[in-house]
Amino acid sequence: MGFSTTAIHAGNEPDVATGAVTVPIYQTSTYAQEALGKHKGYEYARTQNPTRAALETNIAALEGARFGFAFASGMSATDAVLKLVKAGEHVILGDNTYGGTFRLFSKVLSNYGVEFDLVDTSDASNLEQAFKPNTKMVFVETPTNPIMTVTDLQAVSDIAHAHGAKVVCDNTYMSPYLQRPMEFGVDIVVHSTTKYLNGHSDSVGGFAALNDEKDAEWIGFIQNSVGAILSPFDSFLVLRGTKTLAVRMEAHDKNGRAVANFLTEHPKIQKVYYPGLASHPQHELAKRQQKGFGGMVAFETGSLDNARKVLESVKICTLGESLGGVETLISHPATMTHASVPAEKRESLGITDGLVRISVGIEDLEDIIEDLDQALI
Ligand code: P1T
Repeated sequence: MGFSTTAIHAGNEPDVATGAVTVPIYQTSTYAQEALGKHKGYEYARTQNPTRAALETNIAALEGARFGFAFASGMSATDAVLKLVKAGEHVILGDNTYGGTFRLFSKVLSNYGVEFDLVDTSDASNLEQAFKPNTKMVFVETPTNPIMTVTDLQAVSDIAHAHGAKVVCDNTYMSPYLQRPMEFGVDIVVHSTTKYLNGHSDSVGGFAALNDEKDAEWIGFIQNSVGAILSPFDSFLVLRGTKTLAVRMEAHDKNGRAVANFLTEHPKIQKVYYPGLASHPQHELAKRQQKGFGGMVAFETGSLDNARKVLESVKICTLGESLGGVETLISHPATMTHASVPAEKRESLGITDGLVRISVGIEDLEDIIEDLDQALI
């Protein structure tokens, strides 16, 4: 079955009670039981909810996974997956991730005995020496937020598996339409559904997709025990969002490529980070591993003042955190999404005070370019 057919039909069975074509929002906290222990498979809505179950079936299918779990945010999905790691065990973390992911490791998980090391996984040969006898997981984003570094998922999976470690890929930047990490050996895919999967900047959510039955049992157990579940209404919104994922991603990809080319040629811009550019160090890998390059672009303006001028002069692009919605969002990683990364680490990665990030939306391309052009004078 093709991607869009799966996106529109997986999990979206007509409602058994009424025939409703769209999965209803089952806004209930509990379910009536006929007798003690006799019920329809639904007991309490933290544990099971039909709207959430439909979304879980849907996104798992899009990622090519057997199991899927929807969470209250991308961070709670990542946190649940990290509960596969115990105190005294070690994780290799890509050195550039969303700032909140770094903060979860450095400020939270480290308090519970989870060890981690940062590694530039864009060069898979860096990985081998980072393994320790207690390494249980390799956690990467590709492309990374915001520097757009690409990691070879097949190479990383092969190395990690040879060391008995699992590979987790945060696929938020690409969505399953542009990249399916499990096809390259990745064990677990996480998402912030807040971004492309929902696509309309009106819901916060997260997802974990995986194939291993034992790990899925544990993540389901964590989902129920901790309770960071996605609400029925948010599940409905994301389920609606994924139906148009393919057409939205095609439009983001087309506009993203054009904006990256425009910025590359602009005299005020010193550097553009976008894997679709032939000058990107992992351009060939991105072409192999991804179905497109997407709508995320970062660029170097040279100083905080220059960045501020662009960020405060745009009229159609909206200054704000987040990404992946239909509207173009523009942001300043150093003070916004990556403020929790130490300044020296930010500098070494290229997250300078002059770096600006754009989540290119699906407005008319000429309007986005015209807006950036007038802001860059
Ligand atoms: O915001 P939340 O739904 O909890 O998702 C966290 C998250 C996880 N992974 C990646 C790659 C992300 O980009 C994010 C959230 N990112 C932003 C809010 C941002 O503006 O980059």
